[in-house]
Amino acid sequence: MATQDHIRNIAIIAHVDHGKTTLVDEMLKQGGIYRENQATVDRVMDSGDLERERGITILAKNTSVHYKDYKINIVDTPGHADFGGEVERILKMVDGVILLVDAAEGPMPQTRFVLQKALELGHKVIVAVNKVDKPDARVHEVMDEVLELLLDLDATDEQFNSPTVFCSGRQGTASYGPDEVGTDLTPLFETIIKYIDAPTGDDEGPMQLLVSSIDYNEYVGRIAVGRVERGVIKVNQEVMICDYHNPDVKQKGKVVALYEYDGLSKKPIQEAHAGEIVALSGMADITIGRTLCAPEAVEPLPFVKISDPTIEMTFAVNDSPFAGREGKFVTSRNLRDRLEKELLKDVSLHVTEQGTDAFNVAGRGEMHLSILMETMRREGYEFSVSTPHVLTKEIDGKICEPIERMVADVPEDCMGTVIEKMGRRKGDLLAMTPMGSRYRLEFMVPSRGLFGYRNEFLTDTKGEGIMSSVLEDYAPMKGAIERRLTGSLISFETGEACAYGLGAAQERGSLLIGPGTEVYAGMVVGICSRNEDMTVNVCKKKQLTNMRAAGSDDAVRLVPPRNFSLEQCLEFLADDELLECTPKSLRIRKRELDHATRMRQLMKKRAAEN
Ligand SMILES: Nc1nc2c(ncn2[C@@H]2O[C@H](COP(=O)(O)OP(=O)(O)OP(=O)(O)O)[C@@H](O)[C@H]2O)c(=O)[nH]1
Ligand SMILES: [Mg+2]
Repeated sequence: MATQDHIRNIAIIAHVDHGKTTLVDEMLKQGGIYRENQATVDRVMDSGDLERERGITILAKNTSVHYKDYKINIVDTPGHADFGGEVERILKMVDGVILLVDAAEGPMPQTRFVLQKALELGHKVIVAVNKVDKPDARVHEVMDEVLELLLDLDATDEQFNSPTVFCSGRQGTASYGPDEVGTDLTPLFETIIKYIDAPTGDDEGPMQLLVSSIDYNEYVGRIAVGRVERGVIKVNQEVMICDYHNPDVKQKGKVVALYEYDGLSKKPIQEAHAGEIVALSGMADITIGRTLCAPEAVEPLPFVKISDPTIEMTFAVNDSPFAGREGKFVTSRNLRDRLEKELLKDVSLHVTEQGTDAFNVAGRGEMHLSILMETMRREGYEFSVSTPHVLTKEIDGKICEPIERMVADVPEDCMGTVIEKMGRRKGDLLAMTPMGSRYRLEFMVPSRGLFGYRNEFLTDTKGEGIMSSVLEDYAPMKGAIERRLTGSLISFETGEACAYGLGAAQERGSLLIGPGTEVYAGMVVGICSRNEDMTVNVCKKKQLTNMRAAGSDDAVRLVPPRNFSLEQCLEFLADDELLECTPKSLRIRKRELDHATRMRQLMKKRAAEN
């Protein structure tokens, strides 16, 4: 057994927005990665377009910093529950974690999830109470809450006595005590060096490396990232690619280039020893979960079982009258290739083919799938999607559905509304804890019940509420939940919407389009204020006469249309509707565009119900 005394491998885990990426920024700065005065951007690790735009981390990423003689390999992970699969699998690469907890918010649902995964792997934990600079920080209470959480998750004595540091990632300071003011991150670095074990591994044995993550580079193609479990990996080495969970996989490969992480870049190296985290290129179709072995000892390593997907949507070829106008890639073959490409790097995604033109895509939540849709739109794809629905499981002969633990922090005066709405969505209230002038409410609620709730929640709490949820368990189906209380306004004809027609339509509800928008028969152009669908003539122009009617004016006052984001469209979408996604537009449409056919279907359905 050899120990790599000068290396530490850690991951930073936390609930969404608790400051992981900001802290990594400061660690990079204080770890001497930048030249003096070099211009830097905030949250440099969030390098994807969508990541920067939304201010969230989507993919886990590696980096490293130097502190004294040590090299600390850091993995920054996403905090949003939908990307929990990313966190689960990269935890295999590291020996310990820094659990960040926001000093005001305290532990949240995803804190619990990621901590549990780290504890299961027996990782050492450093608790970092972060954002202590916040005026509403509750440092002492949050410390108690973390201990309670550790107790609740059956931490070992050693894990229960994890060291705690107090940080402000934004100011780049850390301290050992809750009431001390820090000057830099030294206490955090020291705790990492002292408390987290140096990686160990058999340096002499045959090489073995588990691929935990995939990176991509235009010039060299796919880059596999993982930790050398055993032996030494060298440039030009022949390897055997195998898979613990699929004995059929046996493929030869060659390490063309080998890199170590050095700050924000990858530095080419000739060889790496057991315990080191490396990136390597040369294997074109390598996927996450595969093991690279020395050819003389083919021993695949087991890969963490990734939690099952919870929701599914159908991605299909766009067959609306406007199909192919705005997208570059529109055929089912384009769609298939793109989804297959995604599967190689996203282990929590499942795709099954439905006939020739449609694919069922299953993921870990609405955000997981909507990020994929947004990425595809930007790449020039055009497709249609159906309403998301939850994936049930049969347990002991009963159909069970996913249940989420939902935590909401709300101002006191909005509490009643939130509790009432959650009740209607079949949520059970577990706890209600006062936190200053606010209350923390905890529910167990079917995932189904949360669809479309986020926007309503923001309205009900006047934008002041925070809510988040994470999959907890499966339980027998809880009965019907009303999804939407409003109908759709549907365009009667194909053409260009004009002010006069829209003016009449807006009497029936609120509009989703403005004048000049091209519409087709069967397209949804607004929200009906009643709980039923209604067709409207948005293209209708005012009859021109040569007489001017007294007192009437030609100018119609239009209320500005609601501009739905992709997520809002998905929340709004009814079961008999589809969302048409193109690089330029998002259009909601009826599955059945023909009015007469739709009416006949409705009659039949009503007759069957009575
Ligand atoms: N007051 C205060 N705000 C902070 C601190 N650290 C981060 N923030 C803010 O918190 C927000 C979220 O920060 P991020 O670093 O993106 O959080 P994250 O944990 O990486 O978020 P995800 O990757 O999406 O889970 C940003 O608006 C930061 O400016 C801190 O120490 N103090
Ligand atoms: Mg982040």
